[in-house]
Amino acid sequence: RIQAVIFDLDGVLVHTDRYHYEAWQQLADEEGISFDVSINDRLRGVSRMESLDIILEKSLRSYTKSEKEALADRKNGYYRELLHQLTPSDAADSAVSCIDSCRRHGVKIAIGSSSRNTPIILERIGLAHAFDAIADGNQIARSKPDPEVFLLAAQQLGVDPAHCLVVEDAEAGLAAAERAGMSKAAIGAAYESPLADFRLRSLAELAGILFE
Ligand code: B16
Ligand code: MG
Repeated sequence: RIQAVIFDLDGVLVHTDRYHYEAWQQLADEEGISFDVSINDRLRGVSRMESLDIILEKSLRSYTKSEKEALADRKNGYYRELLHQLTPSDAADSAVSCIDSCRRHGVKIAIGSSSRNTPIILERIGLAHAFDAIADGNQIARSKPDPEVFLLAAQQLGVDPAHCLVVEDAEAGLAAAERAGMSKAAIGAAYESPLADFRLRSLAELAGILFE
């Protein structure tokens, strides 16, 4: 039986994935590097520096470590600027009702995100105090597809990984959940993934998996 749900953040509870895309696009344009939606999909769930390495695969020149750090900081600056627009109405459709129904049924809830911006995003969408545990990019050494962030969330919750369900929009995130030994629900960009145990068109469909 599922005792806890671990939600990915970007692309699941809030559509900051659009802002990541916009910020990387701006950086790529400034650097004259080609970038598109299919490259962007490979960045889902992947850390900031690893995302930059994927983008730089298309670069005609090479960058030193300190140049790369400057590029990553620049992108994060553009991204943080976009985050200012976020308000509680930007939480994904059904996110709040889905969280409430987990609570009512005694199912624990956590965040498992690669993002170092998790605290500010949760604050802006009004969900900073909604979760029993928050595991994010500030607390881990290896990002998805490594299982570290999800195992940390389960540990904080005190729930066996086998009783956790992860909700993800990223292939890398589903792979991480698989390696953590957790059940996997795919939504959004990961909807068609072969790694999914369940497919959700919206968070509203989660209740059907958990409480029936
Ligand atoms: P930051 P998630 C991930 O969040 C994003 O999907 C990924 O695109 C981003 O590069 C990563 O966070 C790091 O984010 O630059 O804010 O630290 O989907 O795991 O919630
Ligand atoms: Mg995501």
